[in-house]
Amino acid sequence: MSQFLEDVLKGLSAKEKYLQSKYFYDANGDKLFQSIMGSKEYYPTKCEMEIFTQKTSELVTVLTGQNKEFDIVELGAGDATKSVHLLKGLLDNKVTFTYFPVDISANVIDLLQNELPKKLPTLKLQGLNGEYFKMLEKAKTLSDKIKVVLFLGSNIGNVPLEKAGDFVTLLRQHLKPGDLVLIGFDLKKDPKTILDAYNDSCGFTRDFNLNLLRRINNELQGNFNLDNFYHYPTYDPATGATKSYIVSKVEQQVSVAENLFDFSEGESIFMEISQKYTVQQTDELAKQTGFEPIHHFYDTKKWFLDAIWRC
Ligand code: AVJ
Repeated sequence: MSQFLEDVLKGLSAKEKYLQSKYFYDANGDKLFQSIMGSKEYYPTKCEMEIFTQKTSELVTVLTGQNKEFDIVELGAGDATKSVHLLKGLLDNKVTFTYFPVDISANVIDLLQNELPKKLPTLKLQGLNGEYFKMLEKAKTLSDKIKVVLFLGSNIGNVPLEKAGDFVTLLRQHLKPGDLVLIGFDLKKDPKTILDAYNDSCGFTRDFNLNLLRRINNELQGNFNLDNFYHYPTYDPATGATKSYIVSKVEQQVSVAENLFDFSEGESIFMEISQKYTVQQTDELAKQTGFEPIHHFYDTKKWFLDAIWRC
């Protein structure tokens, strides 16, 4: 049985049904996420882009403060549209480094290997296709230089608050003293602004969530009727948890690879968490896991934080 099928059956059999957001990203999901990033409501990408384009030289200064030679390992590199500004800034400043973009999608890595050299011909580049920590270990076998790990886009938000410490501890265990991390956090702000970002008026986020049901239909012989479900995003300003659910409009039965699942009217499937942080929470997260927060980079609205942590 594929891991995907196993995870879907487990999630739909749970008392409170859930699916894992890492499965959003098939080819159609990738496209919908691009549309989300381009929507007027989804601000995180624009805020972080502002940091990378407007604060490039400050980023270079802080990252090269202790070492003029290192490797950059980007976890979940995607199309590297933000990091490319930093890479260019480092090259312009004659910093010696190799860029190791890591991504779970082979497609993404192929694309980067083809496209990045066109933009940055002098870049030393080695794409790594696979899981974050396995590929971080791989990068360590390829070079023993100090590592600067990029974990951008508030991807950390997909880890629930109570598990973020475990995740960051694991990251710390793969690094050694002197290594740096550049990590993006979406900050708490007006709850309406946050909720709108997960409920864009064009319906890209709705389609992005429903697309996982379509993916299950296509790849796991499911028979979800997408018209019988709706997208229900929530934001709790007290905890900073943004959660997306898909809700069943009617009482219905759905089959996936010949397994039957009953839905009552109004029953939900929990799809994704996007945790929002205060700056203080991010500093505490660093300190509790063996990192020292050494710099905070913000966009002008202070909606987004790129923090630099040192081991
Ligand atoms: C890619 C995980 C950072 O949680 O904001 C966007 C994914 N989901 N809209 C986020 C997402 C719905 C995004 N991350």
